[in-house]
Amino acid sequence: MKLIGMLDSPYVRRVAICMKLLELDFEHESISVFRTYEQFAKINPVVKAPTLVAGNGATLMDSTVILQYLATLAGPSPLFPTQADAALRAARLTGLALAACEKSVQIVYERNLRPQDKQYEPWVERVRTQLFAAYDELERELGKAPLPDTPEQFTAADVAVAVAWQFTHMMLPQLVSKADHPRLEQFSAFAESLPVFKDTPAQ
Ligand SMILES: N[C@@H](CCC(=O)N[C@@H](CS)C(=O)NCC(=O)O)C(=O)O
Repeated sequence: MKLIGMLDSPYVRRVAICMKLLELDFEHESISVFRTYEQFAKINPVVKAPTLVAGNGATLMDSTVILQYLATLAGPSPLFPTQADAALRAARLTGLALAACEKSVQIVYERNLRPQDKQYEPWVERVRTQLFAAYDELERELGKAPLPDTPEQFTAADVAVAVAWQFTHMMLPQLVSKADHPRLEQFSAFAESLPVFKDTPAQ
């Protein structure tokens, strides 16, 4: 299998970390959807990162779809809880983390891809509000029940939360207050200190 896309994408990074935690054999090709569009398009004409090239050559996209497929391939794993309460919490955390990633990406694209005179501040303000809401909700969730303090207990949702927080602070420094989200900050520091996160660096 091949995982295509740059690790500065939180979607690519979360899949790469989960593949390593699942001990799946794969090659990673660090190809950019922007700088190497044509090269990416030869693998997946839709040019979405991550793209997974499966064993039979089929290309999959969307990190959640890819992880769903990998969960089937890997079989039962603590990464994908099946007990109802744990599955519900994982789904809630994943949804919030992915919303935070999406809102961060939208701000980055607005700033970097749209000409200055075409930027529409009410839209950016709306996206910022949604981004803050996602992290406020996540902080509250971590207050209800802490995230794991050993890598063996990690779920894919925990990976998504850590990757999202790191991504937002890498791309939009100081936009989301670390002081107002101490549990997220502490969990992120722990996750980023783990070998599997260090071996899968965002930058
Ligand atoms: N929902 C998708 C989002 C993936 C996504 O938007 N990836 C970005 C890179 S961070 C991308 O492919 N951007 C190029 C584009 O959308 O044209 C997922 O979970 O994989």
